[in-house]
Amino acid sequence: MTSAYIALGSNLSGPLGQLQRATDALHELPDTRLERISRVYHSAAVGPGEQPDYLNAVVCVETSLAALDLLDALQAIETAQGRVRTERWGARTLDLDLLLYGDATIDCSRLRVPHPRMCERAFVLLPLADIAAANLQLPNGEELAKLVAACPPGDVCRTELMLSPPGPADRHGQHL
Ligand code: ROI
Repeated sequence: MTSAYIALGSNLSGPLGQLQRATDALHELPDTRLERISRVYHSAAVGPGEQPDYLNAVVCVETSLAALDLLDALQAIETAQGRVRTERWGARTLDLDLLLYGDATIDCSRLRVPHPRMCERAFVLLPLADIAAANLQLPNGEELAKLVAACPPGDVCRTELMLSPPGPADRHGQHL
């Protein structure tokens, strides 16, 4: 089994519901256990052009799926939730990015892991820090905690919203 970290983002068609449905779908993946879920974060869209604000979160799964099979599964969830790939930095119903796959480095035409832009993105680093060890080593060799400390304050806002997997507990409490 490999620990994989996945970033979730949405800024269209009810972002909180999109993130919750994606979490539910990740919970249902074969050979995969959903281990931890960050708080939901709110931020202005990073990148060119005007688009709605985003909600973001990060989850950790334990999986025996190969990295490319996990990528296929993530893309199938994006497609099922209406993701249309038009412009590169455009608004989206759901974005699922494979950030880390154990300590593997992968560089092939379909997949780069660790995610090449994760160290620059507060909307990824802050939720990741909710659920990963503070001494987690990132691709550039820096510690997650130091990168988080260097994030401009106020860019990304930690909300009171929580995602939860389907199960006996209600949606207000984390029950992993
Ligand atoms: N901006 C924010 N705040 N959150 C995202 O998830 C996000 N995703 C993207 C781009 C367009 C880079 N901007 C984003 O893909």
